[in-house]
Amino acid sequence: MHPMLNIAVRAARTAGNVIVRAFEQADKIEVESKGTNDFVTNVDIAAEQAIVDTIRKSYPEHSIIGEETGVSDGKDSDYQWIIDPLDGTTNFVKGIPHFAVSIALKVKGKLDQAVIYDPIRGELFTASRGKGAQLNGFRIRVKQNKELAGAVLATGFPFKQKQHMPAYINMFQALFTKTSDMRRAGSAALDLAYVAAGRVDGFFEIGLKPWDTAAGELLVIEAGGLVTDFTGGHNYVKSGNIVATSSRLLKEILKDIRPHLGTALSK
Ligand code: 2AM
Ligand code: CA
Ligand code: CA
Ligand code: CA
Repeated sequence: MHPMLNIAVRAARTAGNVIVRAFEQADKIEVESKGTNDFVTNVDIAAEQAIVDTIRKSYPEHSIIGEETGVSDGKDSDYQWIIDPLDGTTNFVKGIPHFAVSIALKVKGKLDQAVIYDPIRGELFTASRGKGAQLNGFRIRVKQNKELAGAVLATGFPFKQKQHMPAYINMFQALFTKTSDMRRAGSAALDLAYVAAGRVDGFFEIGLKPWDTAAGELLVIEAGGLVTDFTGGHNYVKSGNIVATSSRLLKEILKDIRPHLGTALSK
């Protein structure tokens, strides 16, 4: 295993322990609001601290971006860590055991290492650039479906940007009528990991942040899939409007998304 992936795994497991311990004593979870429908808990922050501490110990000169601490330094490094200490906070707060730790490393702007860890199931998804993607050490691959018939797609609702609800509903309807079913499980990181593992055939969501998608993006690509914005381009890093699936299904999914893009919601 790449030494930096090894550190990422150690950090993810440490954070996972913090999260599971807290999940089992729900009365100690302190929920705070960051804005409408946006929550953070003392556990998100403790988990992020544990990850940052682990990375810093080995790589004090690297730069780190975390959801809860923002850019935690102004260092101009070739190495940039992008972390979401707890993806699926709403599930965590409600006692739904479906959430993950997400850690990605970019080297000179390119995704290089990725970990998504589901601490409840003990599932560790990893990827290294050019080396494929693994679940608990076993190779995983994106399902190479040719058509939407029979497919199950994961998605997320635009909880924060409710102005996008009409466009989203239209996309949802267009896709839902053609697929077997949809899943809204509440963790974008796990949705992407599940695409990589072939558990779902694709995933789309509006307005995600870099820490929601960085690790999952490398996992999907290394598992033989594609990640694009809503027009097939690379703008998702900015817009957070993301599709992840096999190359064949991508064309089909974009066909049903494109007609519903407009001025409010574009690529
Ligand atoms: P989070 O739990 O780390 O915040 C679910 O649609 C995905 O969107 C999750 O990955 C979740 O990440 C993210 N998300 C960001 N802001 C959210 C919010 N206010 N409510 C629910 N999910 C949010
Ligand atoms: Ca959050
Ligand atoms: Ca997140
Ligand atoms: Ca989070």
